[in-house]
Amino acid sequence: PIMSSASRKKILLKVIILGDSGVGKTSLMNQFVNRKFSNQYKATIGADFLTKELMVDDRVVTLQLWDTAGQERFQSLGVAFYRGADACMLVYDVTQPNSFKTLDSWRDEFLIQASPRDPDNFPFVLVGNKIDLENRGVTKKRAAQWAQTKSNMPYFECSAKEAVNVEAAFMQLAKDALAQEAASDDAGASELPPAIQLQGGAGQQGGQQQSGGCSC
Ligand code: G3D
Ligand code: MG
Repeated sequence: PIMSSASRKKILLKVIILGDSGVGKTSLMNQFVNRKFSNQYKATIGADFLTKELMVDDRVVTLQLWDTAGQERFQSLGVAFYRGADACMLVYDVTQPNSFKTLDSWRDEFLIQASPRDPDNFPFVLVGNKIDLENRGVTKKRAAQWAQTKSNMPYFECSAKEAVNVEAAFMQLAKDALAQEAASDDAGASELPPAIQLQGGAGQQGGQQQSGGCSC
């Protein structure tokens, strides 16, 4: 098989998990990394990050998962937390409408602090956690609509407690981050000026390649 060595390089992706205190960020991470739901881990995690290796397509990818140590209560996580993030998981608690309302400010804060090169295509996923509970306060529809208005970010309804959709959400994030990494590598490899726009191309969908020839 023809495989350039450049495409085999080790991939490390920094993933940060944001959302109000108590929504289950630490529990989601724990479930994903250790396949456990346990309150005892809470005290020990919270320092810097946990890592987990996984296969995405046929690549070995190391996810570096950054959790907060409770500072999210003050919405001040510090620049080191955000710096160099490759992907971001936004979490709310489906039984707590307030944790849903703050998603906009978490997303805005992320975009300000991390200032990614291409904010519109930055890999986010939205997680509605605690779907095992009865007292739901935010509908699936409402959350999905919000996600759609934010560059159509993927939305997962999860339970860290019962291990529902947790792996799927992190997998999606890893895939999207890897794809974005590849796209920006390509962009970085050739710092050419943008392709010349043909006149009359204004009606085209944004960013689509012109396919040669002329429509007149
Ligand atoms: P945080 O890291 O976002 O602050 P935690 O949130 O992971 O510390 O979780 C906060 C509380 O929610 C914990 O309960 C935890 O056990 C609970 N929790 C997390 N995920 C789920 C879930 O999917 N379902 C249910 N039912 N509970 C969950 P305590 O009681 O320790 O505050
Ligand atoms: Mg926590």
